[in-house]
Amino acid sequence: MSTLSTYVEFERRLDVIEAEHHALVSRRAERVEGNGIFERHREAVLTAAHTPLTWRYDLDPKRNPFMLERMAINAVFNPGAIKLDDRFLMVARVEGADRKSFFAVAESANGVDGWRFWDVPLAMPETSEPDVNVYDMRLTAHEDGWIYGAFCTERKDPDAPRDPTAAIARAGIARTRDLETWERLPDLVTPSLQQRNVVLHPEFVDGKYGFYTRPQDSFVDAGSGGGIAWGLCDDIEHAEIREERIVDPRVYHTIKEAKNGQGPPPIKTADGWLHLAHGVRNTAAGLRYVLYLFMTALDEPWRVTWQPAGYLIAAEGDERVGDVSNVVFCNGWIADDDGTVFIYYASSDTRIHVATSSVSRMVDHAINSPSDALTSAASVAQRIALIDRNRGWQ
Ligand code: M1P
Repeated sequence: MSTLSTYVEFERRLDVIEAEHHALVSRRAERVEGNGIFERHREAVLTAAHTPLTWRYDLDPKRNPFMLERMAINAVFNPGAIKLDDRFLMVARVEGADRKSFFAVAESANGVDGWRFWDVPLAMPETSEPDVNVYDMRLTAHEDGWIYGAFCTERKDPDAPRDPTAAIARAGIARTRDLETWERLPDLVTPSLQQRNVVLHPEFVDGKYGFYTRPQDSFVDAGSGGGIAWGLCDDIEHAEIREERIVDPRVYHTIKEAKNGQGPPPIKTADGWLHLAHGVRNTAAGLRYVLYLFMTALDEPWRVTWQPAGYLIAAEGDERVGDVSNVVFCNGWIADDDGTVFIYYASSDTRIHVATSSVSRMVDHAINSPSDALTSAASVAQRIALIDRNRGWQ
């Protein structure tokens, strides 16, 4: 192929790819009527294909005459979220085809669609112990004035040199004022060697920083780790939790039997802190991740006050399929000034969706929907009681 005809191919492909990318990032997300507690939006709002072409292609026809993708992106999922100066912002987990995750900020004017990535992904500063992989950032606007990002930092397990799958997960901590410049702090130290799903509480408790943690025995299994825990630390610049107490335990034959984890930082409401978490159970087809709500007391954010039975969101339709199928995961939501709640959840470790609700509807659900009755007999009794009450209204 001559140089001239090769450039023709470059131009042709560039035109097609740019047009497809423009159409995708301009796509509106259609709201779907739901169960009253929340509404889904039909289209995923952020995917691998939303990432800028400059992150994936070399756009110089001399260096890349065939217009080949040089660095593919595999998935965009599990974002932290925050609203800053009227801008809705997600810090997404972007995973390259090389399996390395990194963080990238995407911005939208309305919180639902029109998401555009900032020009360059975030280059997270490191500690003296370099991260191998970083992911799942929870953003907390803390009352000390900083915005903190707590995320998982994964490194090879030094005690298992012959096992290339053995890893240690810890909680990395960084802080920023604007999501552009980040200061990395030392990783969180806890009694548990392995930690994921660590979330900083937005307010001081007894003058200390409060964290939701998730102690676990191994990289994947919660094992004897009993559930979502709570711990305090004095100094965020050298964060150490000496005592973790279980806040929301794993429970037999529930949606959180195998493991669970706090999602985004809780939302403060007049009735208590509103929490979103993921619960995991095992099935013949593998682990099933769903999202559930619970509330804790305003002055004791470790004390669960209400927890409706079952899940709030489970994977549905196309959401069910992806790199890790039958998973929904959420580590970012935004409560807007008018009470609207934007829930940014990922499906099957592959793409990001938005669901919308309101603080009042979620609190109503948390307080007034029945809690898990734990047995079939008790559950059917709850349902018959509902039917009986409805008879009175007919
Ligand atoms: O693959 C599902 C999720 O698995 C992990 O979550 P957990 O620690 O609760 O099992 C995380 O790797 C998360 O990123 C992932 O979405």
